[in-house]
Amino acid sequence: PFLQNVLSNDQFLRGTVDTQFIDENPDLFNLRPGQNRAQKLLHYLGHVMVNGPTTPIPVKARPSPIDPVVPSVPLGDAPIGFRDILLREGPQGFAKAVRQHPGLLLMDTTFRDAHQSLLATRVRTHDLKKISPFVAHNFNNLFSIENWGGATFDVAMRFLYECPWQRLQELRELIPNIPFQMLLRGANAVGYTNYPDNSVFKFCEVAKENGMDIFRVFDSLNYLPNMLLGMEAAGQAGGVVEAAISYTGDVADPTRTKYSLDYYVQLAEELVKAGTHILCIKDMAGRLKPRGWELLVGTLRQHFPEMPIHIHTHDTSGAGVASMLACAASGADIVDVAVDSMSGMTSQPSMGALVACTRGTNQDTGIQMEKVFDYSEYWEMARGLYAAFDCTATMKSGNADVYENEIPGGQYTNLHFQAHSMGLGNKFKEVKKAYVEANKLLGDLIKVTPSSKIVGDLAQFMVQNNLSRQEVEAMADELSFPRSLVEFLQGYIGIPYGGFPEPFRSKVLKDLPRIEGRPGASLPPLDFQQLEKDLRTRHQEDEITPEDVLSAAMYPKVFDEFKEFTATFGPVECLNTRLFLEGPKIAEEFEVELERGKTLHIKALALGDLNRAGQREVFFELNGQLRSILVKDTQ
Ligand code: 3PY
Ligand code: ZN
Repeated sequence: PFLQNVLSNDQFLRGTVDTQFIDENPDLFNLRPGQNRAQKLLHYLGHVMVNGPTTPIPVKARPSPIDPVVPSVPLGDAPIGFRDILLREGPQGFAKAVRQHPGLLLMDTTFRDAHQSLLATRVRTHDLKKISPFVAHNFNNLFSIENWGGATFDVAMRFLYECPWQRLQELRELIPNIPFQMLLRGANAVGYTNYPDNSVFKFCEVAKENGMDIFRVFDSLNYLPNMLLGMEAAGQAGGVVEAAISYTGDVADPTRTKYSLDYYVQLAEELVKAGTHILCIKDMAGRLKPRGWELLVGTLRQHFPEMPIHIHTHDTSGAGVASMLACAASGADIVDVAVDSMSGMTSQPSMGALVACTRGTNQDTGIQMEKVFDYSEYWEMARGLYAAFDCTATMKSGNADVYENEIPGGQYTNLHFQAHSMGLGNKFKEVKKAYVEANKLLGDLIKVTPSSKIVGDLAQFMVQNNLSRQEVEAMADELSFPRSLVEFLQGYIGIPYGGFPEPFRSKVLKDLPRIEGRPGASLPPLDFQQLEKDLRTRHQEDEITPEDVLSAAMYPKVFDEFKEFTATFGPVECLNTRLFLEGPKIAEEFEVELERGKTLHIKALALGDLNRAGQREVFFELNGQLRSILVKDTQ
């Protein structure tokens, strides 16, 4: 290995070696035996050819055989965008420029929420990177691109075996001119539970250093202390703070009194007072209708004339475009859209529709329709690669029943999928009804990750055990509830508006401990140095980055498994999506770019017979040389 290290050292290859060479290159002594990246990738490909995909496949559908075509991009730098204003003026100047901008601004969710809602968050960095230069060159007047946070962090490591930080770094390099936006679950950061405060602060600091610009901060109960913590963390990191009020109820319905117009205005007052740069209404279920939006956005606009207002919705009911037009007309500065072929249903409303419907009005977005067509065509083809994760395998349309059940977009798809994959497609309606009952039982909650999961878990529990709301309430002290519900009642994620449901809470908890106030405040700070040391020992690596430490802080087990996976199978993120999912066909020749200027030429030659040890030999040609890999057949 020493010789290998020397022979692959750039300085050595340039011939500029002097007596300091060894002292200046401690990496030469990194003598851990092991295979190189190419061998590991062959091992991966062989494994997939013999045993099938390494990531769970919800639907038996093959990736489309058509490779997405990337529209051409002009030579030279991408034109100036809003990020240039942000870098020049800082968050406050940026917010001012946004507010003063004459037309309607768009955030494109295609890189995050759209595929979280439609494709189980499975879109890989490979396919995001390919279209990024086109986006930088043609969509420079977007307000932002949402490309990080929410479920993407977890799924990248857990199912795609790629580093979420590397995704951020690579996209940043390709799109220097458009602000990047992430979804930060307040004190839950990018996870499902509250983290110690110092983890949230460090997370934002490193995210900003890696190129994140705008932090949409929400709390799943709109619990102000949690929101303030996330806002402070994002602000201290130097990011643009976009405090998001999660929306439920119906401000236009006089019978839904818990979350009234007044509730939203008062919460907005607190967030503005706390220094948010932008105010967001996050309608995660797509629950608001145009009339409700007019009322809500119109009122907020009057109260906060200087504040940029940003609207997020999901198109589950089918009224998304109408709703966003109503928002724009009522004074919203920015609305969220996804490119046409990744829009609609539980995703965001269509970019093309919004661009076309505002054309020539004073809300004109300034985006060229032809470019939207090209962008959409790319995604239509790229989407085909993810057929095994596409919700349209079972879901054929949106559904206006979301006005009744208030299920957030991503969760709506998940619950639909779960019901169908268990052969209980006809139970979905029952699950949705139970969701409504579970929500009432819990006192009508704001429902978004993770509070939505608590309501969903209770709903599924009710359906599985054939229990009505009245029965659950009556037997609350005897039933063995899902853990998520018990922890919620203990106060693990904060305090819901209007308090916990009683006597239900006391009946369930009995003498279990209860957390008073903000959960993070009672968690001991995370010892980052110790964690880093532990990771180095566990993964026998010198190369544990500050980013790795944060991945482990958020998802300890998932991170360990991810590192073990890549130690065996190498940088699988370099493979195209078809190869990643099903490996090559026999006789297929392809290239894998490990890094700029370092490309492997591979040909799959043959698959051997099963030997006595239950293995198969897989033959490849790698850069013209014959290689074979032994793979255990687990089929
Ligand atoms: C998330 O938290 O991932 C969401 O998308 C909430 O809407
Ligand atoms: Zn959303």
